[in-house]
Amino acid sequence: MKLAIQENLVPGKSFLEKVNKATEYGFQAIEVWGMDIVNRVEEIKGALSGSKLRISTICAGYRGSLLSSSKEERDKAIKDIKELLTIGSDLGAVGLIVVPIFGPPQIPDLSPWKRAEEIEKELLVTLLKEIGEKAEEVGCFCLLEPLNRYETHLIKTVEQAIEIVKRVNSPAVKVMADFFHMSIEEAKIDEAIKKGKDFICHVHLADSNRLLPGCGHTDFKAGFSALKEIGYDKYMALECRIPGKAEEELPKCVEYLKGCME
Ligand code: LER
Ligand code: MN
Repeated sequence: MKLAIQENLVPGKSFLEKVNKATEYGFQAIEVWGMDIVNRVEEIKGALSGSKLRISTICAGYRGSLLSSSKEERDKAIKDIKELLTIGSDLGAVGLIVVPIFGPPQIPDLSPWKRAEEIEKELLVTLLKEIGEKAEEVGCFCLLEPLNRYETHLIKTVEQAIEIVKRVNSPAVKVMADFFHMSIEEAKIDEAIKKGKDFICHVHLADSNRLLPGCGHTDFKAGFSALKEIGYDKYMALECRIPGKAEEELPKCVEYLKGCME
């Protein structure tokens, strides 16, 4: 289990400054935003050369929407996701984070033939098979992220994401687990993680109130011990708000998280 942090949480005017700060605070990797990354590849590579910090993941950043009712929007999302997977591979990232859909369905309910959710899942499986081929070719995972009920209606639990991934049946389409969303949707975070063995390839860290771990009531020790049990050896990236000064709170948080891993 290695600690990472989203780039926007690290103080610094340039990516190089952020890389140096994240390393100083005790992180092993940084998660970058996908939006406009195509224009930042050289800057990112330059900042990483001579540093031991790695790129854990690319967080979204594609245009369009995979489950839109408009073919143009779906095609845009597929094209961008494929490009981001290629960039992810070039940067040595584990994967690209993909949220199947934000908010309510964008396609009509066709019941009694099929409900919107059934159609969405079938469409998602079809599109992920195509995306999975690209992900496999370039060697960068497509990481499905379940969100809580206030942000999506479709994939809300690790188990639901696994169900989709099993139907896709691609070695490059996997699942990620976000402690904030899990604290809302899962009955028990550690049990959800245990069911994710062989599927979970990335983790987001935030406490129950989406502040830094240690500021809420999530049991990180239990979650980390479940991750250890399933042999999880990839990154856990902070995605949260920081109450206070980042330069003081982030090193403290690294120590807190290390303590939860013991
Ligand atoms: C959104 O709540 C979230 O958790 C992000 O990781 C989605 O990209
Ligand atoms: Mn997340």
